Amino acid sequence: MFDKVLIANRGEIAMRVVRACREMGISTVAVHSTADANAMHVRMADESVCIGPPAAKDSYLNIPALIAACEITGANAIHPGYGFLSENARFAEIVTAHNLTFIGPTAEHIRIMGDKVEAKKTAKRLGIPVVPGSDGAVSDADAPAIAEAIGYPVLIKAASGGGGRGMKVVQGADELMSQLSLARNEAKSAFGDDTVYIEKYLSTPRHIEIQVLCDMHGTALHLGERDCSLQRRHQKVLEEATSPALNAEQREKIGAIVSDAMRKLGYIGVGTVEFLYENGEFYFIEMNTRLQVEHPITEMITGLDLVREQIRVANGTPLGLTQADIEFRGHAIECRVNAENPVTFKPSPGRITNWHTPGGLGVRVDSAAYAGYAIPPYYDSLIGKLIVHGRNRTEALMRLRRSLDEFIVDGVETTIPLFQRLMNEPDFQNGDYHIHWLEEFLARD
Ligand code: MV4
Repeated sequence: MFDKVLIANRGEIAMRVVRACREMGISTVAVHSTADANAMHVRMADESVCIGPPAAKDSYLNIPALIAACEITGANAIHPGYGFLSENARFAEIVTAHNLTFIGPTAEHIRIMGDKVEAKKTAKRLGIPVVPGSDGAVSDADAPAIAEAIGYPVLIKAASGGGGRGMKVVQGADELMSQLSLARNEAKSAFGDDTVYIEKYLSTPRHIEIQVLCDMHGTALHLGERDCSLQRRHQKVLEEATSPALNAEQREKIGAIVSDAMRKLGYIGVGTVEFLYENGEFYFIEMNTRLQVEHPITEMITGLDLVREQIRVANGTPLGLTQADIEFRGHAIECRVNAENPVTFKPSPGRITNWHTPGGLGVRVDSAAYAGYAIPPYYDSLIGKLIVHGRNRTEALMRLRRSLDEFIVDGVETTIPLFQRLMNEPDFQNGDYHIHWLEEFLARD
């Protein structure tokens, strides 16, 4: 097992990895920018290295500094967390080239899934249902016939996009070519790659993602789904496991398709296969080759520590589990508490003067915040994830409502009032929502 792991991240996810390492008897190295000298993850790690000035490009994305920090401290593995370099294939290669372990999948699989055209082709080849569309990149010449065959409205997507960037909805043939060239130009300037593809546009789908966990010995398990439909401008706001839209039979069916595909691929580590779900059908859109922000709700219903499993898998240890060992118990919901105005979503950095987190049975708060902590303006505005678990969705909702009322954050504005409003919304209470529902709800007031 690794003697020392360097966490190439900050905030709540750095705390999360330190926790797992500490429970496994693994020493931890925190890295921080000059702006994060007083951050909690620095205090909780066994040692820390300052890797640069506040800007992420000069610190948390500074590959030479991260490798040097490993050499200085003798760390023999790096956990990338999410965001930053977690899905950077070149980083994974550089780490491996320095005889360090990258705690994650192979650079090859990171690269394949980072290219949305390659990812979709790979998914289709592995037997995963995909959205009807062009079979790969689309040329201007072929676009009209392909769009006609799919049926309007269609969606033009950038191969190097993802997470909602570089998408254009086309309602009819008359605007196809102008939207196509607009999409290519925007993709070229945003990603340096003007490759685009076309898909059937699904108008009111849910966003349901399947968690996978695979070891180096051919075991590939699915850990059920997370419903991430409640989002605003491609930022997830609230996620839940299991999805209110799925029953056990559907869960097992799509889960088996995904775990079989991962086994055939030879995937290693944790991963998330993203689908749009509409009229009872699943349509693959993307795969994330990292641990996700919302992983705790899967942990709450399966009882598995996903970071611990990541580290064990990276160390070559067999999972020691079969699909039959995986049980989905109860219901979990996560609210992303951001330091933002709950109406305008304008970031609200500053010093937290009071910080009291809810507790009690089935309540978990993953955070690096504390009273007196000055939230820096350089990074994302997430200050904590409130995760609640109940024996069923009704109990989880009751517990969530109580926990939100108990959560005290003074000195900065937060999105807590937004969640308190959601608690009173019938559509939300009934789990009756899709990917556009939250933006429509917010536009109502
Ligand atoms: C789609 C779609 C509708 N039809 N693809 C947004 C980001 C990336 N994950 C893919 N996304 C979408 N792809 C087809 N064919 C709608 C979205 C989409 C979306 C997807 C998941 C969660 C939130 C979303 C918000 C807007 C659009």
